[in-house]
Amino acid sequence: MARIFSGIQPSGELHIGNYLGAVKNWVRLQDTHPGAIYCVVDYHAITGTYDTAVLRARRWGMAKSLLAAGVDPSKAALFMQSDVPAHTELSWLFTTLTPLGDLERQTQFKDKSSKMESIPAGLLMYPVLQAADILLYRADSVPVGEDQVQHLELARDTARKWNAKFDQPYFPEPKPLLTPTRRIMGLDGQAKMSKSLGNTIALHETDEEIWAKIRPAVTDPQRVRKSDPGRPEVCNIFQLHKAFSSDETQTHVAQQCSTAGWGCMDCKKVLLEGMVLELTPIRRRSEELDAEPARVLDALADGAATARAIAGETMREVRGYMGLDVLA
Ligand code: AQP
Repeated sequence: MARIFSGIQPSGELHIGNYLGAVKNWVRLQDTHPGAIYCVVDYHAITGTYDTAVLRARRWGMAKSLLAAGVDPSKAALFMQSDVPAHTELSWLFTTLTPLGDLERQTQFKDKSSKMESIPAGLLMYPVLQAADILLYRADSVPVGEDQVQHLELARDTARKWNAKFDQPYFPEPKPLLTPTRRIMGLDGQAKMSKSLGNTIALHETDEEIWAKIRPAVTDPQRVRKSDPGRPEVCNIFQLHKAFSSDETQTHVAQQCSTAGWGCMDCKKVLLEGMVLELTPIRRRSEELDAEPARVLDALADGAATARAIAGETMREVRGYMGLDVLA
């Protein structure tokens, strides 16, 4: 049975890009893959500048939101990366195999570092830590959004290199598991929905807040007047219908749009209904967890214990294969 691992940064609120690109898949896969491992990667979240109080609140908020979104601690282990020190330990071992040029070529590194005056080495090493996160559990499948596929390629290279160097078929080469909604665009339709671009809809937002965001959101730019027929295939709002509306509604919306039967507002109102239907139970569970914080803390403690046991065994074997065990 394939082992599933995935992680998410506590760098802001869980948004519908994270949810549709990855977390919804986490929830689905925990039923088909017992022992799935899900991690709040707080060490990744400190590779840029940050405020400690804000980070503390976000670590808590992310764990709570994942449980509210449906991660079930009786089916999957959920924990904080910093509670399992083997992540950074394995990461160090992997830095000794990773060519610097491969790290410098990573698109996310180039994008983020180009805006920085002083580039922390941790930002460059980010994908090495990510490789360690995954390989520590010898996971072979990683549910992620499309933006993470390049990072995963580095984890695959790392597994290949380590296996070749130490002559052991020990680490699987992890493959991405993508959803049909692998890349959700921001509401301007210009760039990926992303916390750092501030173009997100967070899972906890109220119906009114969601409406205030989708009402002015960009649609098909060629549809200037209501009487112009629209092109659902290029419209960002229709992409969201694909995630939140039933097949029947999608067909109806596409037909109304392409024949100019509906204006964009009519279409957005139907989208809002679909979003409210899916997001309201998540919001409700989140409020319940606010009232019972021990449920979040217990889930994280249990998850960390499970993760430490698996990670400890991997490190013992890896140290052995690398000549870091007994003193001869
Ligand atoms: N827009 C998106 N569409 C589909 N999937 C997405 N993911 C993120 N944005 C989208 C997926 O969500 C998971 C967790 O991502 P993360 O927060 O750990 O890192 P990220 O990709 O860097 O998220 P952001 O919002 O874009 O944060 P910033 O702006 O801080 O970099 C991953 O599986 C990711 O693919």
